[in-house]
Amino acid sequence: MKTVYTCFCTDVIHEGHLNIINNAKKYGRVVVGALCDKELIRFNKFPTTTLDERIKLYQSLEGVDEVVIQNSSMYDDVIEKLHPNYIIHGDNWKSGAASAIRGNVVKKLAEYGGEVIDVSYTYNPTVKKIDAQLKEKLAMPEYRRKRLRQLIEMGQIVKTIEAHSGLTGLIAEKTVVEHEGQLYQFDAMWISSLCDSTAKGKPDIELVDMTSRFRTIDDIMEVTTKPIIFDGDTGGLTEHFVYTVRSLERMGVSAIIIEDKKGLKKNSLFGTEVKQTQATIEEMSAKIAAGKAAQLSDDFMIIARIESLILEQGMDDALTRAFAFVEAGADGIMIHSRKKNPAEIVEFCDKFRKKDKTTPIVVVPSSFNTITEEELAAHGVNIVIYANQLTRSAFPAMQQTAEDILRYHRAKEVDDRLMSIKDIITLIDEL
Ligand code: SPV
Ligand code: MG
Repeated sequence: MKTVYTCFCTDVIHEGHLNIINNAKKYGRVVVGALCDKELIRFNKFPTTTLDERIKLYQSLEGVDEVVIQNSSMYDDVIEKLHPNYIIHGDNWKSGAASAIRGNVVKKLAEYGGEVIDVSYTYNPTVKKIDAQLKEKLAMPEYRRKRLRQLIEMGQIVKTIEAHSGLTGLIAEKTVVEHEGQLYQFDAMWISSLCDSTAKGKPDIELVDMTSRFRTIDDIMEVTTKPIIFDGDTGGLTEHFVYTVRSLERMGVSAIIIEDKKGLKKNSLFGTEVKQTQATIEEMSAKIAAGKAAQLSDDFMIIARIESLILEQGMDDALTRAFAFVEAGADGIMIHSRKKNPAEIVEFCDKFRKKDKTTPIVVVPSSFNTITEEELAAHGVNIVIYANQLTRSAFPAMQQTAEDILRYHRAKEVDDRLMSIKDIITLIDEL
């Protein structure tokens, strides 16, 4: 009896899955793989049921002979263990990023004469509706909010990219690349004060008010499902901060990062070139504690950002503050630097981790951009934020186009570097 294997990554069974099983039955014994939580979460198919519940669901399907757990989205573990004669899948994995998975499966099966069977992908109004409903569910505040903690607990570095609009949100949500046989995508989004302000033509000095910043979050939330980390600047007055915490929680934001500065806030990357005042440990600790006391859910995180290295107050000051802020209730520490060399960030992380093995560390490698995610993770970093690169790449491209249209008195000369009209009008899916 031959073995036919298929992998399910779903909480809900629809006719597409049943079609796969019915086709699989023709070739032999049907084994279904339940993709483990870790891989589902990594690929933004956050489960809304437990692995056990998914296994039971798949076992209950007529025609399924066995259910196993699949631990690798590239299928390596199940192929090695099961040696299936066939792996069956909807033919939608022939294109896009999933084609890397198919390529790996074809190669691995070919080593012992196994084969891939592609069945016509079922995509009708019912399936489309189920897909949309699942996505909507993931976008719900109670699901989205807890996802940052889930990602941190999984132990891999949480890759976060800036978003300041629906469009940049979609880039953060949908960009997937295949590189050397692996798929990569961002895990979370950062609502940068710098980019949110810049997009509105305003300086990054807490001038864009909270109502406007919440509007940005809402635009992004409407078209995405990934968790959101909000750049809360100084957090404002403690009396106001507690309301901000409640609002963000209610919206489904996962975390706010507040920096230990007071008075007129300027962007950290100015460093000591402009006047910036650091809050005392007591002032910042009181704000953190008030925020934690106001918070209603267990999921929401208040992360304390330390500006001591930016303001050249030294490593000891940075570390003293970090331990004090954790003591005050901070759920994580962000350490910032404007040096090109990552040495002081690495030193901070190593010294912090000597005493504190668990509190998440966040870094924003805008200046110290030579260090890799892997190296940061080796020094105990949990979240890496690419805070402004989307804005910084878009602006020069737009400016160049505007200049060239002026220069040539027409748009023909810029056409080669533009997205096609067909692509722009079909970029955003309609319901
Ligand atoms: C932001 O993105 O707004 C930040 C990070 O706060 S930084 O610009 O480096 O200060
Ligand atoms: Mg900021």
